[in-house]
Amino acid sequence: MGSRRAWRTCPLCEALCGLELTLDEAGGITGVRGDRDDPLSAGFLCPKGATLGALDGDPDRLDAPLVRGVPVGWDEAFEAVRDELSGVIARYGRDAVAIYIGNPTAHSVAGPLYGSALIKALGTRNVYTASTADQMPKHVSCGHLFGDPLAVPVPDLDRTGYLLMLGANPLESNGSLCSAPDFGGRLKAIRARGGRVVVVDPRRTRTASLADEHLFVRPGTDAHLLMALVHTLFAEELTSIPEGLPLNGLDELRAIAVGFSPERVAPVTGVPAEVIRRIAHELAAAEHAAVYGRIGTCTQEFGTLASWLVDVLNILTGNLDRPGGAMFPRPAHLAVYRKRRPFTTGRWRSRVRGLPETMGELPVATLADEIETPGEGQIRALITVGGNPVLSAPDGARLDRLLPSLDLVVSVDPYLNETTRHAHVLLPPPRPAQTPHYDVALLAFAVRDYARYSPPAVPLPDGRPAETEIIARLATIAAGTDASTADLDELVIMTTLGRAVAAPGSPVYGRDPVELRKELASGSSLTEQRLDMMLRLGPYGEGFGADPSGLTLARLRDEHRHGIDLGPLKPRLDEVLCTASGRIELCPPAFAADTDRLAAALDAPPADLVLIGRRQLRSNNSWLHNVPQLRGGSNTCTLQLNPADADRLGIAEGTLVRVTSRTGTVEAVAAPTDTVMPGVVSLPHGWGHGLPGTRARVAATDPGVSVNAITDDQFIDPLSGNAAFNGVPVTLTPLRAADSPSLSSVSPSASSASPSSSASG
Ligand SMILES: Nc1nc2c(c(=O)[nH]1)N[C@H]1C(S)=C(S)[C@@H](COP(=O)(O)OP(=O)(O)OC[C@H]3O[C@@H](n4cnc5c(=O)[nH]c(N)nc54)[C@H](O)[C@@H]3O)O[C@H]1N2
Ligand SMILES: Nc1nc2c(c(=O)[nH]1)N[C@H]1C(S)=C(S)[C@@H](COP(=O)(O)OP(=O)(O)OC[C@H]3O[C@@H](n4cnc5c(=O)[nH]c(N)nc54)[C@H](O)[C@@H]3O)O[C@H]1N2
Ligand code: SF4
Ligand SMILES: [Mo]
Repeated sequence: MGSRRAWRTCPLCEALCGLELTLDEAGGITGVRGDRDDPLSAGFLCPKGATLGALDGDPDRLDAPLVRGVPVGWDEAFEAVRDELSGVIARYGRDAVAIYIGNPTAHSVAGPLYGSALIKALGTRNVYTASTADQMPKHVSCGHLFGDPLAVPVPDLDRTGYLLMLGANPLESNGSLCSAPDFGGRLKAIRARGGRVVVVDPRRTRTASLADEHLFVRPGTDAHLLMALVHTLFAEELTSIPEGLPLNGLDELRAIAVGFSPERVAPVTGVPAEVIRRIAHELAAAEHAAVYGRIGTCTQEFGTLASWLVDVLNILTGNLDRPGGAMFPRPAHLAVYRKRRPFTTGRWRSRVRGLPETMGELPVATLADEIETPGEGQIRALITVGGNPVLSAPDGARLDRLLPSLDLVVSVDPYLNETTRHAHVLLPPPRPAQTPHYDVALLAFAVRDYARYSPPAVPLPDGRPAETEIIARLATIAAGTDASTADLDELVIMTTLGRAVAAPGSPVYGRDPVELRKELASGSSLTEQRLDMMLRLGPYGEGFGADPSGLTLARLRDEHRHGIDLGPLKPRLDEVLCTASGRIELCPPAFAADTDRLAAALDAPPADLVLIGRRQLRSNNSWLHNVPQLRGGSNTCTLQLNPADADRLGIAEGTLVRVTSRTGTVEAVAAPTDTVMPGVVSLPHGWGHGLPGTRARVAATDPGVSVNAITDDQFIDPLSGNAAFNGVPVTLTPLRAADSPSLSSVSPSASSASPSSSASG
């Protein structure tokens, strides 16, 4: 038989690249190439995708469930969960069970299709996800502006003539909330067609180097900068709002912007007033312009305001929902009929700090409080799915100290890592080659309408549950019913069909759901049938006969195995807008109120040194450091700082430096560089490996330290509860010179990244 080929989407980041895999007889991945026939990625591939085989075949990946560290059969593992979970619920009630859902679940079929069933079945208010360490400010912003928190405009990269990009470094991250394989190539193309790219970042990143212009901005001051741009557009009559655009709040916004002139914000942001004014003119003059902000604008104390003002600028310059501007993708699996309803946050509040719920979840920045603080509703059990909050949450070191106090920790995760070493029951999902792929969550952010489904390249071994099955089983266990996972799928299918037939505007309006049910691809898994249903009901769908040439799962899988291009982004504000008023709410009262805080910050004395993060191309949050091919080079956990600050503090290249914040201390090797602006230091996140009880042998050889031992869980964006990782005040103390021994590897126990964990092992 020999080797064979298979095609799938890379599951590792938001770029959604198509991969061509070579597999050996045993189903191991022996080669990976970019899939040149993929219409979106056209053969593009980064070093992570290229080493998917090593990740897939990682010998440290778990094969069997562990109950208290002992490998057991799957039924036994689920029985252990059932026993212990029902005990916790019986003793303390449902709110005592928390769930944390991490980043890889946004890249899977299992997370989006089964995660909400698990949350619902748990019936707890203690729902946490990586979203409140990431993009929640954008959701809150879009929820208020457009009515739908998931209606996030993306820059129409391939047609824009001017891109103002803040807090994003797609040359390392490969893009986020903007799925665009070969992001760098697309940026170069903007310049090649005579357009302009401007990057705003406290570091001169690789992305900034590729741009026409880079502006250093002081961390956490983007909202000031953006408000000054708004100010200038109003003051100099540069706005061009399309006639008939349904808009509320223009006058309220104008009144607020008055207080933020370029001269007023320049000293705070570090961007000169005349530059701010010029950028406003350029934005207004460009035929097609898009403003795009990403994680640097979200994970900071003014995250929601900054996210809001990004789209305010798109609206005021007439670039929202217009080719070449900022547009709403139209994913093939999302039905377009929707109801108007007011978007709200704070429908409930966290028990200890009173932080508002957003999109049904609470801020991960308060997870530790809810575990630690006694009283009714205290968390006693935690389920993690594809997350590593010990390394990824603000003050994750505190979580690491608290997890051993829980009665039960259940983790769905392929690795024994810093978080899952605390799990009483660890349920490993199968490897990527054995997993189907469709980007339920991320296709909503692609720069072209596009869809791709990849069936598993390798069948699951007998008795091994898919991740969809694992999460569904946990949901049935949490519900405490005798229902099977098939019952759960059937319930979702019939509920969705029931809604579709009742929705005017749906292609199946008025039809019989039982008849429609019969049409879904029989013979394939229920998960595939659910995807089939979604595609058929979607905007490019076959509509259960309404458009015989439209999409079905079988057609996508069998006729378009490299993916299907559904065209450039199309104006569709009318489909998207679902505020209670039916108009864009340009100046939501909650945001207007928060601008008082923004104004107050104009007069606050700046901290001497603040911490920000950085992403590294050959890494992915906390979990790719175990791939040998990706290690080394610049992919190390160093402390970058400006040479002027280094000189002032007696720090040289290679000096071991103690970095101290309100919450803790870590030690890292200094790497002075003028790519970082004065007053700013940068440490990457996701490091701090090698702790006792973990199994990631490669990662442990050069473990680095966890920046989230010194980020602050009290430092948040109040409107979204999102963690403010950027702008954390720190002090530096040089410890040892460059050439002293043992500098090249800072051992985890020598650093204080996780003080308790070295003790607890
Ligand atoms: N290689 C790699 N790729 C990844 C990941 C990874 O860990 N490694 N993670 C994935 C995930 S989960 C996400 S969410 C995306 C994120 O994707 P991006 O948003 O592109 O993430 P970063 O590369 O961290 O870029 C953020 C930039 O913001 C800057 N910054 C920090 N503070 C501020 C500030 O206050 N204002 C401004 N304007 N800029 C600031 C930082 O210097 C940094 O250059 O990347 C994804 N892709
Ligand atoms: N200081 C600082 N902290 C940050 C950030 C920052 O920029 N600076 N970025 C934040 C951002 S944007 C994010 S998204 C979060 C990420 O936060 P998390 O999602 O908590 O962290 P990850 O490191 O992505 O952890 C992913 C986990 O999923 C597991 N995993 C991998 N594949 C699968 C799979 O197929 N199924 C399952 N069930 N599990 C799998 C991995 O083993 C790992 O344990 O971190 C945040 N933390
Ligand atoms: S850019 Fe992202 S999706 Fe593309 S190969 Fe790299 S990790 Fe995979
Ligand atoms: Mo993220």
